[in-house]
Order: sequence, then structure tokens, then C-alpha cells
Amino acid sequence: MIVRRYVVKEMPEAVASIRRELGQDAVILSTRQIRVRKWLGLRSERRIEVMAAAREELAASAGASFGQALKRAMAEPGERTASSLRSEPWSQLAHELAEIKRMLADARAQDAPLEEGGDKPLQRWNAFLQTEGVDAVLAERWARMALGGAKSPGMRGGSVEDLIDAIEGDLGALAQPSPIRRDSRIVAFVGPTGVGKTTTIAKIAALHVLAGQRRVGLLTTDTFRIAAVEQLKTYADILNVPIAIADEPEQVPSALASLASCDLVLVDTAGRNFLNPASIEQTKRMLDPVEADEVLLVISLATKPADAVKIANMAKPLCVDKLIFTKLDETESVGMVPSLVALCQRPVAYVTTGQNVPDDIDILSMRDLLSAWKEVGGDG
Ligand SMILES: Nc1nc2c(ncn2[C@@H]2O[C@H](COP(=O)(O)OP(=O)(O)O)[C@@H](O)[C@H]2O)c(=O)[nH]1
Ligand SMILES: [Mg+2]
Repeated sequence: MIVRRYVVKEMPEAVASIRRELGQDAVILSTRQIRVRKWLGLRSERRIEVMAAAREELAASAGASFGQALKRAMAEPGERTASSLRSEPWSQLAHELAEIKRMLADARAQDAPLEEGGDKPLQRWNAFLQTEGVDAVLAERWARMALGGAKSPGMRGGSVEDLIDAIEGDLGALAQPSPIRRDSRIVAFVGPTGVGKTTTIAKIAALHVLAGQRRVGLLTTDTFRIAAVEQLKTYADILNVPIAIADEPEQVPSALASLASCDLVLVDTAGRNFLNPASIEQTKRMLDPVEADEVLLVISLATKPADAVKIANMAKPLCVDKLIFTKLDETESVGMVPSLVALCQRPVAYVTTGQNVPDDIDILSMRDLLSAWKEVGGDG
């Protein structure tokens, strides 16, 4: 008896393969929803497992027609066996069912997690974290902590929840979001070109204007490109807030003086190549006279994790207080966030999630952010 197993996303995919491989009259024996593991066994995705047999192998009256079986399968994907193979001699039927069961068991074994024991769970968490963008040393540390503190050690050596607990515990207070303080008056935004500094400033300015509690002013030292000044001016016009411009460090004090009536001044800086020490030096020259109460380093989540680490290291002379992560909408890997928080020992102020001003900005705890992993680590 030819019985084949198909694992597909959608039924029509299986139907096409079954027809092609087992003929037009093939019979669907069973369908059920399964989860297949990806990413070294840590991600799992829903699939439909379809067992099908070539029709000529069955007795003439056996089973539902392909079409009927398909309809049923679509209507209620669930575990089913070919209960309608009535005209087969019982012994033959029993034999075939045993064969199907064995094949299903084999197939499940292939999907099953790796055995416990040895360092496999450790390696798997470690690999998962690194794939998610966590620095290698931290990945190993957090994998060990997750296994050590696992509440459910039976499950592949800890669950995603254990991992998140471990990271949150390790970061302590740094795992809590840290938006701009109430008592900060001058807040500067630094970071590489194109990460979203100006857009993020516009979002934060808009939210404060909408809240109506603080008089917001904008200062830009980004006169490197005409378009950059225009961009911030446009936002200032829309929000009806004052804007000052400083071309040179010497102009900063007078520009700030023109914003004396504001109790929150958001300072935009030129996007520069943060991998170049000379660029950092230039940014620092502009930033020093600003005397910011808080300096926020803006990093795009679309950056390669290794580059983000370099950027964060290069930015040290700028005395960064907090991190902003932009473009969460452009990635599925959030491991860079706890990794940089740990490496810089600085909390996250905001996370931005798109181009819309002011909607696409969030104040997220590390737990909220990492909860995205629960999706991929499900044990279905
Ligand atoms: N997808 C996405 N795009 C963003 C986000 N924040 C900013 N951008 C876009 O990134 C580009 C550069 O933004 P800009 O604020 O000019 O960057 P700056 O050079 O750091 O000031 C613009 O097209 C923004 O609309 C975000 O959270 N998600
Ligand atoms: Mg800009």
C-alpha cells in the first residue's frame, strides 16, 4: 500500500502534490494540524500533515472519494484515520492501520525536540539568542541562566518564558523603560545617519504638544544638509513650536537662549558615520555646549547587530544616557535590544515602530519587547 505523508501550509498545496504523485483517485486518510520546528528547533510554525494513499491500492468501495475527503479535511482538519475502509478484510485493515500508525509515529519523531541531556538545550538557546542578534558572550550567559532557573525543565531544558525571566533578572532596573525624565529640559538625540532621529524627535515633540503639559522647542545642529533643517522646520510648523538653528558650536548658547521660554528642548544632531572616530568627535564638539540633561543614542533595529555594538562603543565619548531603538517594524529579531542594554548598561527610552508621526512610538519594557519570542518558541 502506498501511503505518503505531506506537510503543507495550506490544503491546496497538498492536493496538488497528492494528485501529481498518487494519481487523481488518491484518498486522503487523515489530516491534522502540527507544528514544525525551525531555527534549530526553537521556532515552530503551523502546518497541516496529510496522509494520503493511492486509490488503486484500496478496495473499490474503500474510503471517501478524493473530493469528499478533501472537503471534510478542509472543514475539520484534525486527527482522523481511514475509518471507512470497510470492505477490506479486517486483518488486512488492521495491518494497514498499524502501518499508518507507525509512519505517523516516525513522522512525529522527526518533528520532536532533540533529546534532553548533554549540552544540547544550552547550545540551542545559545544559537537562538545569537540568531536573534544577542552578542555571543551574553547569549551563552543568558542561555545558562535560563537553564539554571528553568521552572519547567522538562520542556527542552526550559521555556522561552524562562529565558525572558533570566534576561529580565540579569538586567535588573535596566529592563524597565526609561522615557525622558520630567525634570530634563534639554534632551539631545545622537546616532548614525538615517536611523530616524529627526522622525523620532517629531514624534516625541508631537506627543508632548498633544499632552499640553510642557512647552516644547526644537534645536537643530544638523545643518549639514539643507533638507535636514527643512525637515525639522516642517515639523515645527505643523506642531506650532519654536525652532532654533545652530551651525557651529559657538552659536549653540544663543540658539538655546532663543528657546528660553520652552521647558523641553529636543536637540537634533547631524547624522554621521558613527563608525568613524572623526565623526564622533564632530558630534561631540556640537553637543558639548548644548549641556544636555539627557543624551539619547538612536539605533535602528535594521542595523547589523555587530555594527550596532560598534556604534554603541564608538558613541561612548558622547556620554549617552539612554537608548532609542527605531524600525522595530522592519525586523523580527529583537535580541539586539537586551544585548545593547547590557553592553552599554543603559536603559531603553523608546522603541519606534514605523514612519507615522506621532503614532509609531512606544514605551516598552524588556518583557513586553521580548514577548515576541513566545510566538516563535511555542511548544504546540
Ligand atoms: N520603518 C520605519 N522607518 C522609520 C522609523 N523611524 C524613522 N523612519 C524612516 O527612516 C528614514 C530616516 O529618518 P530620519 O528621521 O530622517 O533619520 P535621521 O537621519 O536619523 O534624522 C525616514 O524615511 C523615516 O521615515 C521607524 O520606526 N520605522
Ligand atoms: Mg535627521
